[in-house]
Amino acid sequence: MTIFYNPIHALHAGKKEMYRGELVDAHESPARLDHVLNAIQDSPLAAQLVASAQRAPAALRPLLESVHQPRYLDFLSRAWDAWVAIDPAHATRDAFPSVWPIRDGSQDFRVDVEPHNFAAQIGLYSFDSGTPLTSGTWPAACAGAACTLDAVDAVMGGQPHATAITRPPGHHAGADYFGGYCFINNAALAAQQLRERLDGPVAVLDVDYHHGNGTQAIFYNRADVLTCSIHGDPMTEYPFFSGHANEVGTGAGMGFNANWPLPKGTSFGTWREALHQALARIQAFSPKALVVSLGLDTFTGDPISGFHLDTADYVQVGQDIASLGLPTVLVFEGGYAVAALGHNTVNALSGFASKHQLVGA
Ligand code: OKP
Ligand code: ZN
Repeated sequence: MTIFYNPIHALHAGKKEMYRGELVDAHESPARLDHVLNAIQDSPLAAQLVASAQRAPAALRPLLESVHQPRYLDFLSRAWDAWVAIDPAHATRDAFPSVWPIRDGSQDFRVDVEPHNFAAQIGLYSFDSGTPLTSGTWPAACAGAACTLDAVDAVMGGQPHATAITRPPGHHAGADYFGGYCFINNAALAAQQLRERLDGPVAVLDVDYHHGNGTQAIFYNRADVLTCSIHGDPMTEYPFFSGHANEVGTGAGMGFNANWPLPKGTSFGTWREALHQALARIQAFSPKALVVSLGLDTFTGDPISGFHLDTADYVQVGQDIASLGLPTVLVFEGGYAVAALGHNTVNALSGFASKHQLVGA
C-alpha cells in the first residue's frame, strides 16, 4: 500500500470556528495531520509514505467537475481574493457564511441565480457556520484532491490498496456546497474516478463518526455507486439533517444508499455489528472497488464525538474492512483527539494491510 500525503495541507489552517455563540479554536487543524504523519513515520508503514504531487489547475479541473458543479469550484477558487477585496483587514480573519437559501426543493429561495454579493455567495455554497474558509483553503483542498487521485492511480496501476492522508476532510461536501470542515469531496472523487476507469460498480464505506452526507447526496440517484455510512444518530449528532436509516436512495439509486445511525455512547462491539452488516451489504453488491472514508473520530477520547472505540480496536476495524478483498482506496476524514490520532490511524492502516488479500488474486 502506498500512503500518499498532502504536503501542503497546512495551508488550510482555520483560526476559529463558530460554536455555541462564540468563536472557539478550530478543531480541524494542521496538527492533526502532523500527528498522523509522525506516527506513520515511526511505524513499519514508514517506507510506504510518499508526498503526493501537485497537479496543474487545468488538469485537475475536469476531474473535480466529475463530482462538483463548475460554479461552486469557481467560487472556491476565487473566494479568498474576493473576501480580502471587500476590506484588506479581512486578510487577518477567516470568512464565514451568515445567510443561506433553504434547500428544500421549493421555490422559497433562489439557488439558480448567483448573487454578486460575497456574503450571499458564501451562503449559497455552504451549509454551516462552523467551517472557516481561509487564505489557503483552495490550494490545500486541491492538493488533497490530487493526493486522492494519486491513490486512485496507484490502485488502477495494480496496487491492491492505497491511502490518501489529507485534510481538510471531504465527506460532508456536496456537489455545490461546503460544510463540516469539508470543501472537496475526496472520497466521492475517488469513487467516481474508479467507477469511470474500472467500468464497473464501486462501493463507498464511511466509518467517520459523522454521517457522510455529501457523499450520500452526490450518488443518491445512482445505482452504480453504493454508499454506506455508519455514524452517530442524526437526531442528536451532526450533521443532523441526514443520515437516517430510511434514506435508501432515489430513482435509479433506490436501494443503493444505506445508513447505520447508532446512538451516542455506542461501544465497539455494537459498532462492529453495524460494520459487519455494512460489509455484507457491500459484498452483495459485488463492486469492482471500494473507497473507505476513514474517519477516526469514533475514538472514545474524541472531543466532538460520542462512540467508544479504543486505540487497539482500530486494528480490528482495518482487518474487518480488508476481509472484503476488494481493490481499495482509503481516504482520511475526521479525528480530533490529536494525541491519539496518529496511533489510531496507524492501527487501522496496519490492520487493513495485514489482512488484505485481493479476492481472485
Ligand atoms: C467533520 B468530520 C463542533 C460542532 C460540530 C462540525 C463537525 C464536522 C465533523 N464544534 N461541527 O465528519 O469529522
Ligand atoms: Zn467526523
